[in-house]
Amino acid sequence: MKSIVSKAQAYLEQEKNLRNEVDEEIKDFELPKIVVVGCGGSGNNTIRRISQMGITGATTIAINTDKQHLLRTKADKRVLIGRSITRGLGAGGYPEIGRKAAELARNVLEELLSNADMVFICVGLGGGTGTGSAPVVADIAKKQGAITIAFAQMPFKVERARIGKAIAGLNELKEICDTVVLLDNNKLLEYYPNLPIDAAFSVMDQLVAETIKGIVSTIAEPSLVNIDFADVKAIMGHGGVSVMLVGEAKAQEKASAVVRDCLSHPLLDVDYRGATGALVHITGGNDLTLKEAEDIVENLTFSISDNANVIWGVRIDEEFENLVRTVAIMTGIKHKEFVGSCETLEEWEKENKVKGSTNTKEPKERVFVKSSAKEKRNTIIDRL
Ligand SMILES: Nc1nc2c(ncn2[C@@H]2O[C@H](COP(=O)(O)OP(=O)(O)OP(=O)(O)O)[C@@H](O)[C@H]2O)c(=O)[nH]1
Ligand SMILES: [Mg+2]
Repeated sequence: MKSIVSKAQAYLEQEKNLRNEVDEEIKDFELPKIVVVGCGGSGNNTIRRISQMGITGATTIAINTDKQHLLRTKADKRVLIGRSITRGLGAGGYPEIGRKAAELARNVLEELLSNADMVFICVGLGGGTGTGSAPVVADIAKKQGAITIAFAQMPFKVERARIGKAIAGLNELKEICDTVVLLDNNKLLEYYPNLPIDAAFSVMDQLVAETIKGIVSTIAEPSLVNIDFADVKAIMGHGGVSVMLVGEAKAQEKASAVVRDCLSHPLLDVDYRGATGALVHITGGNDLTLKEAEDIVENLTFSISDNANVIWGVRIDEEFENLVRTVAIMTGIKHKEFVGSCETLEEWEKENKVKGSTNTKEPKERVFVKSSAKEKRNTIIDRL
């Protein structure tokens, strides 16, 4: 008599064939509308990267006041905003111009985002177009009833005056968006000081692009352990300030290796101990075992709150033979733990004894403190 395991395997083979025969009507039924918007130069670069990689299940929109930059950006839809005030030449570092440009294009943006269920907004904070327009886009998306998630990159410390503008922009985004995934460009300087600036930026853009693509494919493509739109909504619908982790590992010991890779990624080195939610998505080949997948989730979420809402999914992709990739978003991070001592523009101005966000004085203290996450990470890595 066949063992239960071999019978189950035989059925699995039959089911694989069945999956390919899904009725077209069912396939198209109620797919959520997901839109990824890139605001300003940095946001456009992320969109260009996502478009190059190819994304199924989401449309991409690039918006900018800078015509030249927009022309270089590949997206499903490109929108030149504020042409009457900037003549297509950019917002020159003034967020108020970026905001006005977006407000003038509100009708067009409303139409593009109509009935959206989930909107991702990519922005490098500190400049004019992105910092000013991203909150307007977020506001439009929220009013359409969409879950609104921003991926915001904080500027380099040497960009000085831009830090104040970025904090102001970040606070606006925090007010409007359901989740703001924060990234720190300063880490590029710390870890890739000798890379040409374009190449360094492209590392950050790649990480953001892969994470968004990971979340979208989680929802849009069938998975073995499925995460559906409602699951993502449960975590990202009130995620607050969040961080992301990305890792990849090959061959032997891939479960512990991928966790180690996630936790030691130099650009994503932040303290997520207080996280109140986690969304973990694993992609692996047919060789990925249930135990390996569970170990990855267990080790990645080991240090977060006991009551945290943890949702995980697994997708099998034949091209991932002996390879496993993990993308995780940890939500509900305390802003202060992440951004250091300055939570508001007022605090930052007080600390630096300046008024207005156009100062050029260097902050007395690093705005981004190096987190103590490393120690904790080492503890987790030791466990592996
Ligand atoms: N990761 C990443 N960050 C970028 C990139 N380009 C710029 N930045 C960062 O994002 C901040 C804002 O820059 P931009 O996006 O070029 O500014 P903008 O929104 O186009 O604003 P204006 O040009 O003033 O209209 C900068 O201060 C940089 O710190 C990029 O390609 N990738
Ligand atoms: Mg620009």
